[in-house]
Amino acid sequence: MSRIVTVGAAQVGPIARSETRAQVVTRLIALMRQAKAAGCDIVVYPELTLTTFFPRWYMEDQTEVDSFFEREMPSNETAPLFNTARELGIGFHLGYAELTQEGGRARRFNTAILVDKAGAIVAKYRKVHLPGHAEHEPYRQFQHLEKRYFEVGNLGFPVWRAFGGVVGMCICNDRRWPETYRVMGLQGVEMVLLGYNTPLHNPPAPEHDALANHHNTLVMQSGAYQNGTWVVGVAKAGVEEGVMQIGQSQIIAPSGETVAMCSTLGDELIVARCDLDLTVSYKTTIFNFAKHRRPEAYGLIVERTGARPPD
Ligand code: ING
Repeated sequence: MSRIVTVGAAQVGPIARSETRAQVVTRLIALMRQAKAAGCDIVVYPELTLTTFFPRWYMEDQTEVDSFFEREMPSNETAPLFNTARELGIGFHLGYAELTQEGGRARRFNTAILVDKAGAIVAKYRKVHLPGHAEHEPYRQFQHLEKRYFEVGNLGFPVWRAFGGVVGMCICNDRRWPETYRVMGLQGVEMVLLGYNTPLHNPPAPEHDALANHHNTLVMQSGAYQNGTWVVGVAKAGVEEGVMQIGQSQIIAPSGETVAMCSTLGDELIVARCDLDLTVSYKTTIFNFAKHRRPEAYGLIVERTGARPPD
């Protein structure tokens, strides 16, 4: 049996600080129309897709910071994206900066949503692994202030029944942590959707720069194979406000094989027919968790007592 979901990974090139939401939405709709013409059921956009990657700048004026956030979704500016999706009958994944009122106070999250073919939001995820730092670090050519501008996500790593299978989401740095995939893998995830903004240069570890693309592919292929799931990773790519961000958006099968990859650093759609039943071959054999995984033997006590090297 086959459960085919045709997926479009819509890599987005640089977004200038001056670019309006309307201008960005126009670019996203062009990619959505390409995806529909290619027979896609869903189109996946990057992390923080609606603006430039603003955590690269140190800002103290909260009004200025909040200009990069969405107070409602959809909003007037993003409604055309939802309306076009409904008109075309295609779903989408969208990453954006969420400003909301919860528990009587303003909350700010690095968020992703899943929207179905009727244009309804069916799932929301808030980024857990926030990389970088919270205060200005002058040694850096550019900042990475996600710890300053966002709270740690408070929704965990859920999965949802959608598009004929079990779908999960994570965001950017989340993809580097095996726990991200495993928590969803333990819930039977069959397709993980994620966006990323990844600078080629990592100021704390420049020796890693030459391996940026290797590490990007490595972590997503590993997560896919070790949990028997598809992974769709989509970049905001190219030189954005002077910072080179890697591309190589890709669609990865449960085998760990990359079946499609972008070859530019601009707006580029790649498409793959993803058979969700390919996950069965891994989930029922090598990664049959019930049969082979042994959490009771892992000494998980270290999680509570703090893992440390032997004396
Ligand atoms: N970006 C980067 C990522 O994890 C980073 C942070 C940059 C990590 C360079 C390592 C090296 O892909 C986000 N937005 O998480």
